[in-house]
Amino acid sequence: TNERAKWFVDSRFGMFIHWGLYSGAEGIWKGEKLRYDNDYAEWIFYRNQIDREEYVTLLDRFDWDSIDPEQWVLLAKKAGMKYITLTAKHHDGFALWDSQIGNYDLGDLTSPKRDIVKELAEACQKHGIKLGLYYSHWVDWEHPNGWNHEREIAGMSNEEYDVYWQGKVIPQMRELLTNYGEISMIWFDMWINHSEAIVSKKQLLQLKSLIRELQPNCLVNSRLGLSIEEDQDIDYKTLGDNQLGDKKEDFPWQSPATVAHSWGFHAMEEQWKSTTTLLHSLINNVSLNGNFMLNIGPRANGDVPYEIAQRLEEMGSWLAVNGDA
Ligand code: JFZ
Repeated sequence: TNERAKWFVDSRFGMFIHWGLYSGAEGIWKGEKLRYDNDYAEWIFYRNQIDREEYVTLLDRFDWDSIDPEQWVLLAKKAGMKYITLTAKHHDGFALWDSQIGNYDLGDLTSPKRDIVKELAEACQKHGIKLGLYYSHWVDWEHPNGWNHEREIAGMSNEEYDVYWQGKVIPQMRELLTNYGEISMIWFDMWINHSEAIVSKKQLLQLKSLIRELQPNCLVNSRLGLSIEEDQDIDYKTLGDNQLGDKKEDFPWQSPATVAHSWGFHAMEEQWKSTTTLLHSLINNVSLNGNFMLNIGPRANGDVPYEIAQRLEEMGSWLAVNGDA
């Protein structure tokens, strides 16, 4: 294992947080029928082809007085988790920090200005939890030159795509890696290897070297999208949800999973995994030298649904007796 990833391998258990404007929609948009079979709550912008200006009116459903990221950190501690990865920018393109790039971010649309990345970073620092940031680099539905399925079909060129890459991805990543202290990992989301028509190897390498330059200890997951041949310096592999690696893996690996079906909060969620199922996943992972990152989808008022909080607390109680850290 590389030195950089040692803390991560030893951590074993982390929290994933999907929280954004979609949390205010709760999986439902004006009762409209689903256009795609993907029913994830956090995909509502795309699924319902919501106008980007109208989408931000979801902010009216947020209760800023009650939103306190420290509560998420305290829950992670109770559960025995060692790090937290927050969706700083999900596919909807909306930034949860006060970004100077464009106007599609919390800083521009809240008053007094809120910066959830900053608030979470401070709470993590205070409680000794490492901070990771999810950044949807490849997919961005808000930016006119970001990737989505329709634009790919329409034959968007890599040159057109580069307007988004140089204008948003690179400068926003620079902000995240400069203004919030130590960032322990960047969690990119991409489940296929890049094809030069969409994202080029050159663009992905540019992003990777920016991270190495600004925060040399920051881990970068394999969903950056470069293959092992293209980048020998992959820190760890992100597998598919609930998928297990094995002890002979060449890289440290992580299996992400969510407590329910959606990653973001869904008002009609009904597929809650039991605490036993979740503990089995954690144990399977750890027994194979892996890392388990379990997702929570808080509500627009910041509250963690009791179905989730209860399961996490039960996992923490089990770990307090049977875990070794
Ligand atoms: C992606 C996102 O589209 C989704 O909204 C969520 O953020 C999730 C963590 O990541 O969805 C995926 C990507 C890859 C797999 C499953 C869901 N996979 O490989 O099994």
